[in-house]
Amino acid sequence: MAMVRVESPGRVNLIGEHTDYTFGYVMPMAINLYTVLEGEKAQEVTLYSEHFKEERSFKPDQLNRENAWIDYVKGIYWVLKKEGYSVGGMKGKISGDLPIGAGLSSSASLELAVLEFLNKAYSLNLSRLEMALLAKKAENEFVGVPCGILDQFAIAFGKKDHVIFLDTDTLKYEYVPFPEDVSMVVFYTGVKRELASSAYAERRVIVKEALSILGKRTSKEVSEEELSRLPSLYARYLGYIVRENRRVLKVRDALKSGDIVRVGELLMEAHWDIARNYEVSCEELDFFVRKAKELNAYGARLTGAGFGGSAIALVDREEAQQFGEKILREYKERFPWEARYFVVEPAEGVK
Ligand code: GAF
Repeated sequence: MAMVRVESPGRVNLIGEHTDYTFGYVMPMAINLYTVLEGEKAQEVTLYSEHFKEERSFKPDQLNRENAWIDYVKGIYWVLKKEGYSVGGMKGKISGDLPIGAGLSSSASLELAVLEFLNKAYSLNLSRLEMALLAKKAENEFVGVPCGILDQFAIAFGKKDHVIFLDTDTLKYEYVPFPEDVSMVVFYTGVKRELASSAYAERRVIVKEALSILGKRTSKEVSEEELSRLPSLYARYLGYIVRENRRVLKVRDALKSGDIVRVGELLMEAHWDIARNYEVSCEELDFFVRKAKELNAYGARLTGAGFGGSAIALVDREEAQQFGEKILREYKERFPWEARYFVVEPAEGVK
């Protein structure tokens, strides 16, 4: 059989952070940094990771967890088996330029790369939506990360030059053009997100409980008056999400009317709201956001789960490289971490 080559992008979220697990709104885009999977069908699964410089293999029906990168591959085999699909093995290599563990969804990117490979190699005929839902299930139930649908959806549905507006409750979505003369600068703080998984799960539990006290399924339906009935931490966390949902709608409308200045203001508001009231930022992310504004970005904010990882800034296209260099220099004078920046574009989903 011929070699199959899959390119699976990373993602950033423009706005709508920590809203997906209460079925709110998000606005992500796939970006032109990729996980590349090249391989062919085989009896067993044997994959070499260029990043980890190691090969791992397993039999398609031996799905014990190893607490290593291969678990994302095994998770896909596990979920396909669970859902009644029959697939064989693969032999190949994983490479690409998407940084790993930087908050740009390298794990969902790998899951979707494997799924798309199997989809093509074993003619599974899975739709984009089926792939996003299967990958999320693998992450939730096999890998054990209680994430929402944001990352997998963005990577499955990315569209060149567009941001995705998604209602994570109905899964209805809309593509909104990203302005041509603006660049998205992604800044990886170099801070590994050690706290992320426990703090993420903790917040998820609290806001789910808050919703259940109010008898609601989604954060889209919660009013100010209802928030005021909740115990204070619950009200603060859910209050942030309720405001964030509203900001997503405003960003969508501002983008549609070409008002990038307004988009920038909303991004700034979102960052300080999530930092103060949802408490998932850190000194490094706050430093970047403050500096970005000083250096004339339209707006900036953390992107993804927070606690390190990456932030984004919107800047004029012709200034993007210079902006990146300057902010990286200033950041490195202040922090010892191996930070990096990328000027990215909205890209097509996995293919
Ligand atoms: C992580 C999760 F995987 C997403 O589902 C989402 O909750 C995000 O954090 C925060 O918006 O990327």
